[in-house]
Amino acid sequence: MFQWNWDSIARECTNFVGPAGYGYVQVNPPQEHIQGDSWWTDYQAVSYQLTSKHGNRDQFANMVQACHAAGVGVIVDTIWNHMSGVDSGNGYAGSSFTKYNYPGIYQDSDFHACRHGIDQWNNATSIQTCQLAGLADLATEKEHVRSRLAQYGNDLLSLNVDGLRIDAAKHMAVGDISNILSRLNKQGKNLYVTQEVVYGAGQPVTPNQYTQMGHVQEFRFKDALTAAFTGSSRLSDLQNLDNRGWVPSAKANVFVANHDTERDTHDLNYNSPSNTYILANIFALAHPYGTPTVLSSYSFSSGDTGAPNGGTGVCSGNGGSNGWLCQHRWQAISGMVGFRNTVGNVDITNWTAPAAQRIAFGRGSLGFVAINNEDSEWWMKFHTSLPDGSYCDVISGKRSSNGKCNGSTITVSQGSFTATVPARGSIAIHAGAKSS
Ligand code: LAG
Ligand code: CA
Repeated sequence: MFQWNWDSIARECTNFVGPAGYGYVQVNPPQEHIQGDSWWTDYQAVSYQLTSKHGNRDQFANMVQACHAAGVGVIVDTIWNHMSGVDSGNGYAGSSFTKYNYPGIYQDSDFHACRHGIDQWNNATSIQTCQLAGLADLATEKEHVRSRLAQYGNDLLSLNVDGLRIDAAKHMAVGDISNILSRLNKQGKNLYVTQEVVYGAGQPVTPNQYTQMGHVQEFRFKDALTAAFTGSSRLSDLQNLDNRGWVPSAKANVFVANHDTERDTHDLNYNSPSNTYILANIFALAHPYGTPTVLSSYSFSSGDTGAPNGGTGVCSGNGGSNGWLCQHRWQAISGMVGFRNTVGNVDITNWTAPAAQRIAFGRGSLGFVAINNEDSEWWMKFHTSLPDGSYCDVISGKRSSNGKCNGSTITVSQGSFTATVPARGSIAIHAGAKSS
C-alpha cells in the first residue's frame, strides 16, 4: 500500500483487503524521516520515533489492530542499512540531526568509514560498507548499532507487527542481518521476513546467500515477466521457474512491480501498453513459483512526486480515485487472489502453449487459467482436472451472493471446456468460485 497513510490503510483493511483474502499489507517506513514532499523522504531515517508523514504511533497501532481484526497481517518496510543522505535538518517529528550524527541514537563512529557512494559492484565490501544513494551507512557489525536496530525491531513487534521487509538487505552482510533478527522478541510469533536483494549479473552479493533468514525478493522473476510480456522472450518458456538458479520457490517473494521498478521505464507499470501489466500480475498470482506481492500505488508523471490526497488512499468498487490506482481492487487482481488462496501450492497440470504468447495451465483439480498475450482472440478447447460444473471467470467478474457470475460463466464437462480468451486478455476459474 505504497504511500497510504495509516488511517486509510486501517479502513481499507476492513473494507476490502481482508474480505478479498490478502494475507498481509506492506506499509511504508514508519520511523521519523527527513522533511519534504517526495515519497522517498521515507528512506532517509532520522530517528526511531514512529512519527512520519503516514501518521503517528497511535495511528500506526490502530492500523495494526484494524488490519488484524480483518484477518490481515502487517509487514513493515524496515530500514536497517542507513540513516539520512542530506547533510542536516530537522526530521518530520522535529529531531535535529546532521549526517553521521543523530543525537541520542548514533554518532560518527557508528557509521562505516567509506564516506562515498558504492563504486565497486564486483566487491562485497564496497556494496555493503559504502553508501547506497549517498545514505549514511550504518556499521551494522557494531554492537551498539545492532542493539539499537534490534530495539527498533522490538518496538515494532511490541505493536504486533507481523512481518518486516528489510530495505537494502543486499547492502548489509548476512551475518549482520541474522544477528539483529536473532535479538527480536518473537514470543512464538512466526515473523515474516522478506529481504530486498536486487540480483545483479556477476555481482558477489547474491539473493541466494540470504535465504537462511527468510524470504528474498527475486527480481529475476520480474525481469523474466517483463521480457515475456513485452515480447522479447516467450511466455511459453515460463512453465518451470525452479531450474534457473533463482531463489528456491519456498523462499522467493515475487512481484511484477514495486515502488522502485514502477518508476523505471524498462519495467512494467500501470501505464504499460496492451494490458501487459495486468496480464503479468495474473501470471504471478497463477503460477506456483514464489510468494507474490501486489503493488498498490498512485499515478505519477514525475518519479519523485509524493502521494496524492495528503496520503489518504481512496478506492471504491474495483478501482481508485483522487490519483490512487487501487490495483489491489482491480477485478483481475483481486479475482486472482481468490484463485491463489484456493489452489494453494498444488503443482501445475495440463500446461499447454499452442503459441509463444499463449499459455494455459491448471492447478490440479482446483483451478485453471489461460493467458493470451496476442492481439487476436484465442478460441480453444482446454483440458482440465476441475470437476464438472459451472465456474465464474474471476477475471471478468465475481461470483455474486446469489451464486451467479457477474462476468462470464465457463462450464466444464468431462475434463474440458471451450472458451474464447480475449485479445491481450485472460480467463481464470477455480473451485472457490463455482456458479449455481
Ligand atoms: C531501497 N531499497 O533498497 C528502496 O526501495 C528505495 O526506494 C530507496 O531509494 C533506497 N533503497 C534507499 O532506502 C529511495 C529513492 C532514492 C532516494 C532514496 C533516499 O529511490 O532516489 O535518494 O530513497 O531518499 C534520494 C535522492 C538521491 C540522493 C539521496 C540522498 O534521489 O539523489 O543521493 O536521496 O540524499
Ligand atoms: Ca551497508
